[in-house]
Amino acid sequence: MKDASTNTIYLCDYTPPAYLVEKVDLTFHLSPEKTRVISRIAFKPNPASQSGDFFLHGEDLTLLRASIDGQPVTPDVTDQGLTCAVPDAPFVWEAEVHINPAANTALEGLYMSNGMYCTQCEAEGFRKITYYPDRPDVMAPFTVRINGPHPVLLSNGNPAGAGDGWAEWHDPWPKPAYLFALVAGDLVAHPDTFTTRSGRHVDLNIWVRPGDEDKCAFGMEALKASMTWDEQVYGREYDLDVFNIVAVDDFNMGAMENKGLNVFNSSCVLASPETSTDMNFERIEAIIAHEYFHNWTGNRITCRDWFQLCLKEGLTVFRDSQFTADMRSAPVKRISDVIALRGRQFREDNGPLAHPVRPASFVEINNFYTATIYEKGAELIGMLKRLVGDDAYDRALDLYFDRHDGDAATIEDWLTVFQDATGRDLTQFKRWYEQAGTPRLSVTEEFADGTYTLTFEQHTPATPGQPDKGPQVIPIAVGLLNPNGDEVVPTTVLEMTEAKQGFTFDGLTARPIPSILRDFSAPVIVQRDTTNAERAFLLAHDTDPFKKWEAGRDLARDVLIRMVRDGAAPDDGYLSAMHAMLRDDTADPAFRALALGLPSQDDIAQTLYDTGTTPDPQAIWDAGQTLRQALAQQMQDTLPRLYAQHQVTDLYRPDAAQSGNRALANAALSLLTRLDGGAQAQRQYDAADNMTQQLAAWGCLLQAGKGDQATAAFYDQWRHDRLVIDKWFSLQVVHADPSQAVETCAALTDHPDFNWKNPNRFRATLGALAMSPAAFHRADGAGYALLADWLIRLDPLNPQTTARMCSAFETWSRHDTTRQAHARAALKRILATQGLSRDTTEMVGRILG
Ligand code: 0A1
Ligand code: ZN
Repeated sequence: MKDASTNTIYLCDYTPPAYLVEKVDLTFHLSPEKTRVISRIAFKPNPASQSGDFFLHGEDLTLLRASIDGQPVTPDVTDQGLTCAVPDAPFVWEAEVHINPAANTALEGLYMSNGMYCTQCEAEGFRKITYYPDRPDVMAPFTVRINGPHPVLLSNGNPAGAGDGWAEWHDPWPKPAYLFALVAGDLVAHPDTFTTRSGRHVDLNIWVRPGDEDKCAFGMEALKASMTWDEQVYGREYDLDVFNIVAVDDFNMGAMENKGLNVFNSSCVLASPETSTDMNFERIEAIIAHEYFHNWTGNRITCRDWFQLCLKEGLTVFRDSQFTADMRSAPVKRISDVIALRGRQFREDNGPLAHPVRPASFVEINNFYTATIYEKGAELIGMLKRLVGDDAYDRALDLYFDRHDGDAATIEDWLTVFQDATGRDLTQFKRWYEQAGTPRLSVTEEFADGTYTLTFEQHTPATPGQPDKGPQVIPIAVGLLNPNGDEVVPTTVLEMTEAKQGFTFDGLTARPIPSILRDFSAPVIVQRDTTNAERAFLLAHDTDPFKKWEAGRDLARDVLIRMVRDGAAPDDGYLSAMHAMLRDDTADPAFRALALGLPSQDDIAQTLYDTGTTPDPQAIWDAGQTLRQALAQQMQDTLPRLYAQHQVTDLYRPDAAQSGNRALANAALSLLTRLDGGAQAQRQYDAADNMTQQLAAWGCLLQAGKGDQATAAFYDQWRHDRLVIDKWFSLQVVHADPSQAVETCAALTDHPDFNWKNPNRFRATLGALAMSPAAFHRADGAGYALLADWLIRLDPLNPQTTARMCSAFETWSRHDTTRQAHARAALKRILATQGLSRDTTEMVGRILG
């Protein structure tokens, strides 16, 4: 168990490892409570190191014996690892330890899930398997022998032999220990093959529990598409004879890119039309791609230390976004990514958990798998690409792969590659990696004698530990429209480098309407005085799909703010602009479905807070309901037609076209339910033959307060399917009236199927409460108290999942004093818990500030 006393680790303290590893041989004798692990590790002194101290990480291990070059030794062992006197020359270390996978509820190291053995070693889990220099800059080839009575015994690399009760694996590619994996159990394969462009034959398998075989086909297609795409777009080929994916039910995150043996949370790989929604399919495709792409960006080139996490994660998210854009609709993907970025990363940047894309310090690295590292990290790559251009980006990436293959690299290495490939000085750009916070970009404009000037001023608010920020390089993609709606200046990237900077456009016959930050060209907040008439104009005429969507979003935000703050009625201009947008049959249905969505309740709360009003979560929820009701009434003649027109009658396919039609029809159904009391939703529920339709209909019924019958029917139909039952838990909380959601959630925790030790079920139930602002931030503090109760209970078993879920509290200080007092009390209660983990202690400490 990690204790809370461990100190902060600093990037500036990095020193190279004292010893390097030439090769690793591991032998496992599997047994639930006493697995024996024998390690034989060839070490050599690192000429680049100043210190000769030999230290191996190790936690929760029972050391049985150790030897150096065959001679028994007695190391000094602590609860963090061991030290030992060693020769100043290459030597072979051998050790034997016992570990207890059955008692490992933290799901880090070697653990058990439904009788199957599974590992999770990122970031620092390998030290719970054996003594080792568990740091990413120590890379070595591994040979692994697994002894156990299980039909399937898997590890990284290529198969090197198997017999009754044993299997051997050899991974020729040097890798850090965090990419080690072992899986053993009674699993069945969904097999396939792939031939790489240079002719390598690769056996592909998705391994699942018996009964899940019919949910693998989609994942396999996504894997093959990813392999082809990485060859075609990045010139990257797969490098082993096998690629295995395993689905596991108990997993703290989405999936893990272990070399040649990706381990997936079963919710992120298993899919069938009957049990998965269109959104599930798209997410699964993206995660399969993400993990596969890590083979080059993460595995072949890894990170020198955990401060460089964005080196692999930002780049790999960027690559998986490109993949999804190519496979589906690029504008829809971009808009969805921006919604997610603003919802999670901007929120993080605005609160007590703000940190740079490359942090300078941490206490527990597991707390830094954040939206900032991943999603903002990806935005930085997008900005680089926009600044240097597509061809230069391709050249820089080729150089990166050539120069750093086999390395544990840094952000400096990454930026140097771009500098060398393009001749561009990236000193200022590096600030994006070092400064936390979302820059505010204010805009003023002038027009005289045919010349239009846009003047931008940038300012990044203070974040924890960073009071002052320097100006950043901001690529601002701008287009200009004339008052008739024609584009007079096509998209142009303005490169802002100063705190305040003006850009002029000549030869214009009339004052133009600017379209600023097209395609969301930088992760900034644009602040500009504008009118709703201009927003409606851009919604109708902008040629940039992101800006067109954004115009509708800005309109809705403005309307909602005035409703909450001033008690205004729903704005007619907004209602008719939306109605016109919805009836435009030339527009992509998926785009229209997105455009019909309202800004999140969190977005409205933050906007109110930024403009000096204390947000009331219940009032924000009420305003959203009123506005949706007004939209439904405004569109009452259109909705039935729209709903009918976008019904999909072909055989179910989770592709972009069908998903877009279902998204629009279901958006229409949600509004229609406000008019017909749920009659159409009930018909759809009864007729549904796929989960997208069934879940959408049930959600509408729940919202209308007519869901009881469907709730019971849904449970009876799906009680045997754990992933669908996660949805059953989640949706009841998400769609409960905020005044009742805490009670609904609490009642569900008493349900016999509420297995709180399973992270998916815990997140489905308690995470759903945390995602419902009016319920979670209920004025009497009941939402905070319920979550705190459960986090306190979960922490001793699973610190990682507990700590991650603490971020539900990150906006606590923007509320009124009553809510603040309740939230503070809940957080202090968590912090006061005896033996609280290092993970949760760090998170709650940072949130309290
Ligand atoms: N590297 C994985 C995510 C991951 C990170 C940490 C984990 O355990 C603490 C597990 C998975 C990815 O980016 O997909
Ligand atoms: Zn990743």
